Amino acid sequence: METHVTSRCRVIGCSDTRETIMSCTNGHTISKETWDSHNAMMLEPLATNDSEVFNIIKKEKHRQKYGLELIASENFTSRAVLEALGSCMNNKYSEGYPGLRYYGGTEHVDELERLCQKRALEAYGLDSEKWGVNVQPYSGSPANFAVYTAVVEPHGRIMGLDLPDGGHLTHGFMTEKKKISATSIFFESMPYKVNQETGYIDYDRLQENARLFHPRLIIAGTSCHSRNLDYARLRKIADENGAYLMSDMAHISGLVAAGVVPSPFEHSDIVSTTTHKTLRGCRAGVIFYRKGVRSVDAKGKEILYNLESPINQAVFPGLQGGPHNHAIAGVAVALKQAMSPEFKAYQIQVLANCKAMSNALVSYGYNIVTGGSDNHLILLDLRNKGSDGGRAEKVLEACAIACNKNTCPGDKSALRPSGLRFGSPALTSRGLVEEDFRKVAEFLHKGIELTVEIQRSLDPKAPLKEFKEALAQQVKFQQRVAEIKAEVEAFAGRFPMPGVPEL
Ligand code: DSN
Repeated sequence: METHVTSRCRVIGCSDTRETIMSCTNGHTISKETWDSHNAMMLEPLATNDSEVFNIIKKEKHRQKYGLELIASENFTSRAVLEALGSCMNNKYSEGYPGLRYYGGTEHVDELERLCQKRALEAYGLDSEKWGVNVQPYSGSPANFAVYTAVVEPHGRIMGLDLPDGGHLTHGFMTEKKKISATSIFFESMPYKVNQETGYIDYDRLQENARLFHPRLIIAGTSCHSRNLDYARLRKIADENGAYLMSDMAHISGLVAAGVVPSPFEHSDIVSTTTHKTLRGCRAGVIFYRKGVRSVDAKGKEILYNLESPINQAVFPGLQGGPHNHAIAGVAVALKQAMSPEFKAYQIQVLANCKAMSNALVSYGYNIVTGGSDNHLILLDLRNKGSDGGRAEKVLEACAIACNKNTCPGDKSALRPSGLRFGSPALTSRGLVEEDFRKVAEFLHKGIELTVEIQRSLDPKAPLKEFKEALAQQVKFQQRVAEIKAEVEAFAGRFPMPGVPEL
């Protein structure tokens, strides 16, 4: 609840300041001591002001520094980005767009947002006559929902890669029993799939189904797919149906900016992205949209895109309120870095590290879905080891290795996913190179071998709960975990962690 000191009603000239009543309103009084203390509180560092939160953050910092972050969507952002994020830009409301705001005092946030827009277009080599950009989405999910709101009518049709096949929740996920994502509640979604044998996207089947479903929008984007997308083919399928092609490049936007994987821009009408994955900024979202001529009809008349105004209006005032100006500041800094030669070197190393990790795991006898990777991630299929992602994830986590379980093509149940997803972006930001990633693969192998050993000690049908109990309670397994964890922490602790020094 807010306290407003609206008027000073009486001041007692008392020599004991604790007794001094400075203000009173609506029957509430404030002593001078409390007011002085309030002013001091506003200037106090976190460490002493809130040691409880400070200590939790310190523990998380320790986990990040001494653990191995292999979650493919995560990264370590730079000190400069975190400084912008933690700045006074957090304080400003500025509903609207540069030059057209609902509040005063927005001259500097206007300058910042325009700079961020300019950098976003430059980072992807886009002509401002042909492309516009909105940098206000709070993150990727709101960005995607804003696009659907703008260009697909309620209950209009959308096709995206199915979540269990490596797509994303917001691309329309639903099960036989339930519509899960709001995309499938407010729009009609039909998934496309990967080939269950090869793990590659089944474009033929998508084409066939699109001819029946007539989508208004097709989404080219993934959250667990290790191969480049065929944007030209997706464009062709969209054109056959008069559909928009929206690329959600969240996972690969840093790789695209560096020019080390194919760009979705040439073939897309709309491109959305988060800014904190391979792009290595703070958490936010961005939407790029085409401007100008969309097509020419049979009579030679130009049909123009109508995306700019619907998308901007869907973001604000349709779905969001005031933009997060501190996040826009962080994104602007990340985009400047994304245009540097150092960033290109980083992304080349991300790809090299991913290949090194993939090859090392293959040499230990593991199956990688699609047989390898064109990008920053791999999906390990544990079925040939008699194991699964849920159990291995738990053991690796206990050994200070963070990754996530994932369904593999052909999995019978999403409740027992067979795979583990690993990504190289975060550890590459800490300076690891191929040789280090081979060591990382060795740690993964040790953790998975331990997983298999624990499983063998149990009934083959033992539920995950029983597995977790054995892991946590059996001394011999805990000893092995402690040995691997000690090795992992000694290794990871050698590498610097980007960010602000203390937190
Ligand atoms: N949660 C992200 C991922 O892990 O891929 C997607 O939003």
